[in-house]
Amino acid sequence: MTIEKFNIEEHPHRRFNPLNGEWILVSPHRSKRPWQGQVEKVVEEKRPEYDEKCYLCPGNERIGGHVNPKYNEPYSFVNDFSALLNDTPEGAVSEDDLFVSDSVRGICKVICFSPRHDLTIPEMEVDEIKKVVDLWQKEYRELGQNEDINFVQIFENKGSIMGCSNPHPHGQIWASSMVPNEPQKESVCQKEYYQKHGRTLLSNYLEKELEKKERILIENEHFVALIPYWAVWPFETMIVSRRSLSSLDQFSEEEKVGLADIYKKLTIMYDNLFEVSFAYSAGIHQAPTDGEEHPEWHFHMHFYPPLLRSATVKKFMVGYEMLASPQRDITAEGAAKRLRSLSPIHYKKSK
Ligand code: H2U
Ligand code: ZN
Repeated sequence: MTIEKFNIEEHPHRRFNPLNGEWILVSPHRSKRPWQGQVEKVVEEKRPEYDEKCYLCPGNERIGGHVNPKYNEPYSFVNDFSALLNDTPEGAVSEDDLFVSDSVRGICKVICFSPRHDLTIPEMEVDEIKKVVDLWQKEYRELGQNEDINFVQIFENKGSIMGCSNPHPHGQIWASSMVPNEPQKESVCQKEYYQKHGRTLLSNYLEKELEKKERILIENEHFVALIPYWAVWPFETMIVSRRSLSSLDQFSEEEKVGLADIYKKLTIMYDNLFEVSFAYSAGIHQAPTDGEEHPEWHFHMHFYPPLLRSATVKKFMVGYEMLASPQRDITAEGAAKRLRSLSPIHYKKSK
């Protein structure tokens, strides 16, 4: 038997995610397999600026009968099919510790990012995206002030392969009385880290990533976009604030412009990867709105895109992932190198 030295670029290993306390399996040797499949392009339909059949376009009627105003800035409304309701009676049913349930209250909203049916974030101007960030901040504050609301989840599903029902640029907010699973795991890990080190986990992490540089994608004055060391999805990324801001509530005007700027640049990078409007689920993780101070919480935004090899070949989270642990072939460093090599100009504009 030859005794070879462990090499993270070649040998199977697992990486720890300190934000949620879980492990992921990395199998870099597998991504050395040559790919002989097609790298097909998809022909994207050109959408009109206004679509009379779209329930998110200004002036149109929604399914519940409400009519959208003729909005010309980002616009939010209460979801007509809300998963959470604000008048649910309080209560819990726990026969014993095997059948446990708890009532949940909440408010669900939809945010139209732009009146234009044909745009997406990477195609919008920074000052228009800044208005989306303004609205996120307003919603976080207003919803969070409600006594019943302890967590505000802002997110975006983009692309039909992510289950997005309408190409009109939009996102959602689900605000709830409970802190849901994912932010709850991050809450526990960040609190533990903060108590031990007196600094947020992501301040220390970002500092080290900025020294190493190998997973950094984009930087501006206030934010950094990178592929986390523990990324699961092939091109998973994270936007992290340089300042340890615990929520949107603490953002200055310049920081809101900074977030808009990096959100645009990152999504241009994504669109340019396979020259397609890149699908993902993205969302903001920030402090719970439970009335407590949360110095341990460090604002960040996750992007989980499913595409792996081309505009149509996606990664499936099945088999081993469902039963054992998430796994990836292409390393976070390899994916970062690939994304960094792309033009900063949107492919639709460079033709
Ligand atoms: P997604 O495309 O990410 O599924 O978001 C669309 C949301 O819009 C969805 O949650 C809501 C759906 O409930 N909706 C309305 O509130 N009113 C409508 O008329 C149609 C869809
Ligand atoms: Zn529309």
